[in-house]
Amino acid sequence: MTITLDHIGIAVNDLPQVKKLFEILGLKASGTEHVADQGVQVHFLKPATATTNIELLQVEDPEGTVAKFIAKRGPGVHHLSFRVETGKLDSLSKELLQAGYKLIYPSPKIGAHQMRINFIHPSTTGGLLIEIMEASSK
Ligand code: CMX
Ligand code: CO
Repeated sequence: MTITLDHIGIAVNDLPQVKKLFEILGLKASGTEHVADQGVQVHFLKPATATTNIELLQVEDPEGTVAKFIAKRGPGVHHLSFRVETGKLDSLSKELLQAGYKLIYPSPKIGAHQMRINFIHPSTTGGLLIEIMEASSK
């Protein structure tokens, strides 16, 4: 199985300020998507060479998980997202569960870019929220 660090999710309060910063650092805005299921608008920023993107999470649902995160912990790094090749997410999920890690959803949901996504609960990872995902098969 190959795994890549696809993106780092950042919960933002002041989107223009953070976006401008990353643009000065040389990243390019590569798309915005409304992800109703997650209560957010996501803004992707791409570095010129590295494969790891920045995903800015702008709250749309004031009752959603990102709004709750900002209220409790303030804006900042929210999750790391690892991507596996299509067809590998279910076996990876099974292996994680067998090893005692807690997944947030009983089965993957569809997130931004039509990816199948799940998360490893921060209570079992030493305090990190980790997203795992794969592209949906056509
Ligand atoms: N990183 C680290 N710890 C986090 C966290 C995060 N992003 N979010 C919550 N926590 C911690 C809380 O601080 C809290 O810790 P303590 O018990 O020590 O206080 C604990 O997890 C429980 O938090 P909570 O506020 O009670 O929140 P919930 O249990 O209701 O929800 C979680 C936590 C992780 C289950 C929820 O945020 C979730 O379902 N996340 C997955 C979905 C998501 O984050 N979507 C947005 C991103 C979408 C995208 O990538 O496109
Ligand atoms: Co993400």
